[in-house]
Amino acid sequence: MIGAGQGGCTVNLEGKVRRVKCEMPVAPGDLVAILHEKVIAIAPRRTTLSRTDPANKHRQRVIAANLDLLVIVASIDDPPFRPGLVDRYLVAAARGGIDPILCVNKADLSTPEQIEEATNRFAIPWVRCSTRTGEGIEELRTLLAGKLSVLAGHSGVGKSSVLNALAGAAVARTGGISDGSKRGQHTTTSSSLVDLGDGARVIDTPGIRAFDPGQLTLAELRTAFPDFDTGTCRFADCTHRAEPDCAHRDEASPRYASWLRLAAGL
Ligand SMILES: Nc1nc2c(ncn2[C@@H]2O[C@H](COP(=O)(O)OP(=O)(O)O)[C@@H](O)[C@H]2O)c(=O)[nH]1
Ligand SMILES: [Mg+2]
Ligand SMILES: [Zn+2]
Repeated sequence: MIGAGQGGCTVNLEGKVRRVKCEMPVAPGDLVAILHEKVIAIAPRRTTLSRTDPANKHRQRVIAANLDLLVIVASIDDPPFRPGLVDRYLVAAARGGIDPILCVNKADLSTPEQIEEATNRFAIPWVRCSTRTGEGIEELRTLLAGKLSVLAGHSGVGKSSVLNALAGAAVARTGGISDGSKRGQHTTTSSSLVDLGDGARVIDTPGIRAFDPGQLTLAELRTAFPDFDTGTCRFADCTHRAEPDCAHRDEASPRYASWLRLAAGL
């Protein structure tokens, strides 16, 4: 499945893009069975990226399925870097069984030091890029080869622009920022899948301001924070909150603040 719409979806059927009827909750990346121009079954998903439905906190919505890689796109300025949002994506990746990488876009707007400072608190691979200068696009292309990836991140960080740069064509709509009132508007309204060749397939997600991975367990939180291991804490089951002799409690650290926010929901 490569794109959803009202009462139907777009599928790639032996290389041909077709619209078919669909009444099932499909997500981009799903493998579907079609009978008489209609989706009748969804194959079990290998991995999923889900978020809590903003309209109904008890429901999880699958954003994309069968992903190998979650590309968390962020910028340092315009919009400002949000470490807490990156953490929430890391939790969703750990829970969904997807490898995460961080793509710091709009590198043309910040210094290497600023980018270094923002990224070095995360224990995942990262690449700096700019769709203005072309920096990092080839490196990103290498990382995506042979994989189904999703571009996720705050609205306006340049996800659609990155996808267009990789495709070498305007395959995704991007948001202009010339009109002040339209800044950060949601220009990508639904997710869709683009084939870049080299076995690289990429899903662009709509810009979202909030991403809530929903209720999580301590084990899932630990997977997303490998640097917060309990090896140097007094207790092996330390949650790094009120325990004595905890090695990670640091009220001044934004990463610790992120841990506390996520741990509060345990
Ligand atoms: N300076 C700069 N602006 C960029 C870059 N990439 C994208 N933009 C701009 O950022 C705005 C949002 O881009 P868009 O791709 O729609 O972001 P999305 O909401 O994450 O899909 C647009 O005005 C782009 O032209 C970049 O590398 N550098
Ligand atoms: Mg977009
Ligand atoms: Zn601890």
